[in-house]
Amino acid sequence: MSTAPHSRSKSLWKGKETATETITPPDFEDLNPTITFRHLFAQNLGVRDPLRVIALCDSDAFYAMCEMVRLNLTNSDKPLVVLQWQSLIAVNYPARKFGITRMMNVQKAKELCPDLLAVHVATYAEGEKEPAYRENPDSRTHKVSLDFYRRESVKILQIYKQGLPENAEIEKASIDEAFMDLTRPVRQILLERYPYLAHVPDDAPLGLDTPLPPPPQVSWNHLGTLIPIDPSPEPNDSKEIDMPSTWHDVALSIAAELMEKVRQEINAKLGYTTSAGIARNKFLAKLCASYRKPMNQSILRNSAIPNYLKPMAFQKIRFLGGKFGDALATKYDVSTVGDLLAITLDEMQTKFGEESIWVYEILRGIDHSEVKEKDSQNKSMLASKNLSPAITNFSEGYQWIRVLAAELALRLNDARETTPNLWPKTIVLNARDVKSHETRRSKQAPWPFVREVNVDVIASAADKLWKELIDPHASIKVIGISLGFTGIEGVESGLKGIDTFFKAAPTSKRALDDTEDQAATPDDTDGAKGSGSNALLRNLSKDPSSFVCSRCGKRSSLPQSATRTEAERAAALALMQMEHEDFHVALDLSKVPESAPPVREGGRSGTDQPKKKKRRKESPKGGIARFFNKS
Ligand code: TTP
Ligand code: CA
Ligand code: CA
Repeated sequence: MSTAPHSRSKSLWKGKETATETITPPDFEDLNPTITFRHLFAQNLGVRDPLRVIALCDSDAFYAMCEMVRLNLTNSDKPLVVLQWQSLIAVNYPARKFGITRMMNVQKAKELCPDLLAVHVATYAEGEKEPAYRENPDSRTHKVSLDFYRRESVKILQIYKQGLPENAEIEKASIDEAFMDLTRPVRQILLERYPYLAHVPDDAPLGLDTPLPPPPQVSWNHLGTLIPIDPSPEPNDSKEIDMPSTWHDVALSIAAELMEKVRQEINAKLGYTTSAGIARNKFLAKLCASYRKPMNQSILRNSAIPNYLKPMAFQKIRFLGGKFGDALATKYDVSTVGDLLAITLDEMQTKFGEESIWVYEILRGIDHSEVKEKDSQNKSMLASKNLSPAITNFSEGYQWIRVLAAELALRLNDARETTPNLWPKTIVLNARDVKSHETRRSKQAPWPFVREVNVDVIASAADKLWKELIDPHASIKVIGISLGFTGIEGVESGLKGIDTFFKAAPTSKRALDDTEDQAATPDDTDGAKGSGSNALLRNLSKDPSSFVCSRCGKRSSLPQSATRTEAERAAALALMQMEHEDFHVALDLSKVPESAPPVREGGRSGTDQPKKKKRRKESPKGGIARFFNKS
């Protein structure tokens, strides 16, 4: 299959800066690698597997569809929007036909569609244990609750897990998205379907290193929308479909079958429609999932990558937008991915630091980030509220603490339905006080080992933190407050003395890790977040004397000489693993931008990191990281 010729011509170069002339490898050179029997039989090629296939599945108009499900409207085409105060946060597809968009004011939306059903997201008020649906809640007294959407999200994820082969790796990427690494199940199906691939033929000239025989022609019917290899001058479907297939195309088509089936199952069992992207890596899968929405899956063959990426406005690519995108656009006066291909790796690294190699690679459709199954439970939970008007009086804090405590109690107890022995290690209270010198402040305390976690217990612990955080006599203006649990772990009941490691646990500052509402991005999926400590307990049950870190892959073992009981060894190992995790958390914190994104109530709240005093590690040349501060 053709690879796009690399253009070194300066005519591409509209910019003020000129690229230094260095020889770089041709772009998109790796689109049709030779695949040998050795590749096919290898078990551990990981992210460099030439037959790697990844899918991203995203629910259509998610919160709006949750409300359609709740109101039993899944079979209707009633236009529906979800409101948070006066703004729309989700718009179903029938409503989109009227030109209604997210972030539009509800009055305007109703003008466009008088038949519109506008549902306000559920809210909590002080003193309530459960959120409730109300027509016109008041943001001064109520807090939004996304609990229903979280629960629906969990159900969807369960179907992905049950509906896909067991050896698929599934990573929840946001409240309505998950990545699936289908490489292993696809390979298994490939070998079953084409049994002649299972043995190196006797006359194969290079033995294991012999290239695979020519692949069969893939029939893409009913497998989804193919992104065209050549979109100009006019996409010609029959020509596209007749393009000779590669073995990677065969792998993509098997992945598409699996995805089609699981997506139909979600629709049949829960009523949600989804859209998927299927490609060779996470970045491309995510990008092409929105190629044609809703209720569709798009397939990006390797051969279609160059023409798909090149005309794309690079600032539309997550992480190439914002400040960094602006800097690139201004420096070079360019706008598309194709324009940026003229920048050599050398030049990019000189200008933006060593780590900008990921930008160089992303522009060429390369992404080596892994799909990593995280725990079904987040390591942290966070409830937050933006305050308008601001709190100016110390005692007003207690009221909001109770509201947040109610949400946390509900969420923890919800999570305990699937993992009964779930315990937080720390409770953290965070306030944004625009009057104080340090605008973000946080206090934390070890969470006591209490049997029942309810609003009162949480609120009383948080009240103490509030007193430590805020001087009752000082003048304050608190515009946001959040309460969270961190270090949430499942405790195995059979593990004697497990509570000792709660007490012994190091109380290092941990970043709040409420990633579940955040969209997946090429680099936030790559290990900078919580590491899933339930792996700890899984590991323990397998091998009582060592564990493998899910972040760095390193195995650590207890000394052979340890003549302890089973339970003692397990506890010692748990402690060792927690210390190891703390090391990663410290490392993560050193990478977190100085100023964390603001807490957003409800909706897609970002991660909310307690303010960190440590300085970020800068790359020698200033680095790309500076563009991700305070955007
Ligand atoms: P998205 O997947 O971005 O959007 P969507 O599911 O509503 O629509 P699409 O069919 O285009 O995927 O977000 C998932 C949910 O997250 C969305 O239903 C509501 C919530 N959300 C917010 O609350 N605020 C936001 O700014 C965004 C982007 C999403
Ligand atoms: Ca969605
Ligand atoms: Ca989404």
